[in-house]
Amino acid sequence: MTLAETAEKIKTMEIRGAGKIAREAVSALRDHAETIPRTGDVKTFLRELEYAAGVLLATRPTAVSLPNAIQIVMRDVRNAKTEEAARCILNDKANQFIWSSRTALDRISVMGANHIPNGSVIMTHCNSKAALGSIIEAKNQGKDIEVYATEVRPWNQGRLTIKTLNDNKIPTTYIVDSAVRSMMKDVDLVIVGADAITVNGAVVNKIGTSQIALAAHEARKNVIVTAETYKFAPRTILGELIQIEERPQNEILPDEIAASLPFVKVKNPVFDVTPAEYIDMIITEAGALPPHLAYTIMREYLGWGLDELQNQFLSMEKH
Ligand code: RI2
Repeated sequence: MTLAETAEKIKTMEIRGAGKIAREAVSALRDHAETIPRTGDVKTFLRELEYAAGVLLATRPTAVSLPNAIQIVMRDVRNAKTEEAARCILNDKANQFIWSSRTALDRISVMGANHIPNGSVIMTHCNSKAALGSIIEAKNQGKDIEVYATEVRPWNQGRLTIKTLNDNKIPTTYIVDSAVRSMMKDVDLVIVGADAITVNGAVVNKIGTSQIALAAHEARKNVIVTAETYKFAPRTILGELIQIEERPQNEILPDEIAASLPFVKVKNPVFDVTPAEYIDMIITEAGALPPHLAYTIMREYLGWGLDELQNQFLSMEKH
């Protein structure tokens, strides 16, 4: 698959899920480098590579895993002195990222499972590898669990979730998104993934997550977020907001119906923000933490992000 094809598949959601987007983007960048002709000039190579990274970055705006992954891989490549060194570093860093990202998922699954008591009824939303990994691991640990899975309009990612749960022989109840509050009384805890986590511990995830968290809070049920460290967004330290992706209206209302309703407009934001006070715990590969400790993850695991911010701040002072 070419880089342009990967980018298109991410944009059209054929490739989706915050972690998967990151892994696929990094592997597309690594493979694309092989198609860049060797000139012996590191600057030419880096220019081509930055352009390719830009194409991937422009696909979906919300999942911070994508820019973080590109940055993790590109950071040392940018400092390479020769084209060959740049190519080697890119290859190594990309493979390392893909490997660590999978290892992170395995660790989160085990830690997540340890937080699921035997006999639990879990509600999950959308289709998160990290959340499902924890649920499946709990089942593999011999726990007797049940899941409520939402439909996730308009893309119905819930169908992917119920297929995975069914394949793992986990008793599952499939509900429409608007049934979450009614069903919350039958649920013990909520487990969801994340597309981005801000410095104040707010979680950006599939639209509807904040309603579920609100209903869980009202019913005094725990909300657990499972997320790899590269889903934390260091730029939020500067007050930068996470851009919420809006997708086309015809994902909700067919064009011919919309055309017959000139006074009706459709809004289709695909993510929402759950404030930290509605989240009990964020489980990362580095451990389980309360949401207000998000900054420590940024400092320890995304330190480069902070260095970059500091440089920006210093250059701001000069003006
Ligand atoms: P993992 C997905 O976004 C969902 O919002 C899901 O909760 C999140 O990414 C994290 O998924 P989309 O690509 O990385 O379906 O845990 O819009 O798989």
